[in-house]
Amino acid sequence: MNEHNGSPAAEVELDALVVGAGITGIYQLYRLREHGFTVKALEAGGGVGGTWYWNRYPGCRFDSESYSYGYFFSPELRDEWTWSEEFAGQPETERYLNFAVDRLGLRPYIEFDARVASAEFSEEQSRWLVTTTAGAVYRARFLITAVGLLSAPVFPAAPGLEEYRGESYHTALWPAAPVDFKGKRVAVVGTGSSGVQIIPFVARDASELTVFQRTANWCTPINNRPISSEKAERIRARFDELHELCLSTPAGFIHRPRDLAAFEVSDADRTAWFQRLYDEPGLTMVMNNFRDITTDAAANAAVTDFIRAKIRERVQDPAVAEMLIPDDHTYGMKRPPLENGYYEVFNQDNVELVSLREEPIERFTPTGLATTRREMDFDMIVLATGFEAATGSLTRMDIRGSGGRELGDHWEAGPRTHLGLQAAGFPNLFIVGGPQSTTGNIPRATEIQADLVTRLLTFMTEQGHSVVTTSREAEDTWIDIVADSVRGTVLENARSWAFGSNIDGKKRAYLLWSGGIPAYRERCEEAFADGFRGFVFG
Ligand code: NA7
Repeated sequence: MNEHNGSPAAEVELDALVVGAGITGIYQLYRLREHGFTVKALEAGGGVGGTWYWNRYPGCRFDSESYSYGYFFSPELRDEWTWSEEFAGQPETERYLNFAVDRLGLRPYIEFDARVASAEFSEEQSRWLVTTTAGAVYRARFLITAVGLLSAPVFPAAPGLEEYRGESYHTALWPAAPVDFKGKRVAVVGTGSSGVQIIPFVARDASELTVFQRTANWCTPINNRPISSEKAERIRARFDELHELCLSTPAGFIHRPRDLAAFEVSDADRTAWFQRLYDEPGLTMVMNNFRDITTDAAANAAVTDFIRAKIRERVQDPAVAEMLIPDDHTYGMKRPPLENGYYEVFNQDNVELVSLREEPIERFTPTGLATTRREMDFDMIVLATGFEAATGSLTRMDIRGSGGRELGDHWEAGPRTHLGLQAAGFPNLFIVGGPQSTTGNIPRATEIQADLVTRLLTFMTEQGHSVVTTSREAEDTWIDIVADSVRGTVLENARSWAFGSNIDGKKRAYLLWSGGIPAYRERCEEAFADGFRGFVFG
């Protein structure tokens, strides 16, 4: 094997090529190198971090506890890195991932500014031929994508954005140079997690802020706080235990649902519990609540009513409060944004909330935008309009399997995978952190997959198998299991990116897995123990 010599024109031969050097790709790269494979990672960005490289807008931060998000496998990282806050901001997470890459000696194996232009499987050579937009060519036995669940940005379909002459930014493509909102008339479009995080920063400095909301969300306080040195030491001492805890909870967080159902306690106790969670850091309202808040309609209504009352309490103008209360979904149907002073922003004189349900954006103009009712001028337009989740980052790459079939065509009616790991007709392609695989606290979900891929590749090498793929039957089985995982929960009817509903014309299909991390792991282990059921070796 010869590894890349640095010249973009050279054709590089590898055992495996990892696409993406975010938290998942870095780990996959580490594991494969540890097992003796020649491997490189291609990273579209100029640095490591993925989500934490691109989303550098003010206010961007975790909703997972920092130490539950970081790597657990390395004693060096455990001993030498200390998180400063319960929920680290983007700059700290980007620093952490850079620290990890350097400490683990991985930087020489990552090509930066290397965006995949096409990836094609050659049946004659049993190799993936991968070309970057800069013209570099790689040949690898295995192609492993670690491109993130939320990394293909979506822009509003309304025409004219390219003619807008003011400053404009998408939160997921935020520039490294500071952006100054001071004294400017700023529009923010989108009120998902990114919008909810950036809006208080814009409101603080802008002369006028207009928030364009298509769908309101149920937001609860993040209650972020510094991690004391005593707590940092306790975390270090309990490191392995915390890892096991995360892997044993449904969503990979340190929190688990209560054993109690919401109506097994008195009304007063139920409200007191909701209040306690409202005052606690993080996603406890959804993770540490009564066990039935997403499965029982009355329990779900109780928690939804509690948060509705909080919004009414915090927003002074009752009409604005009503606009900020979701009317199309209840609490827990979507991953709820965490906020810090979000609702109070709407009590400021310089802030206006516009409902895009009442007046959709018709077009962007050279000086701002026009809704169906009026034209407005802005110095800056911030798009916090989200992502084509799960499939977008994969189908936007030109991935072609057997017979030149494109992954986007294979997934035309929705993603098809076996265990979220492979797609039929795409030999030796592995998807880590993609559709139909477990989500929640992302690194806890994807480390399981990266380990499975490493085991599979090691097994193949030992057995002398050159090719592995899966079958349509195995995909059909997994599609049914994935659909079952969400059936009967409040998520089932959500209009959210988890079903592709934020993309006009996209067929509705559940893109994630709702069975929880332990059940996902168990199913994969069962299949592996049963002679790698669903995988076909050649
Ligand atoms: P989200 O959660 O998808 O939010 C995007 C927001 O932008 C949401 O309010 C959308 O409304 C809105 N949106 C999307 N397209 C448009 C158009 N064309 N016009 C107006 N408004 C639009 O993405 P985020 O980046 O905030 O967060 C992603 C995840 O990161 C989040 O779920 C956390 O898990 C972490 P909609 O709701 O689609 O009606």
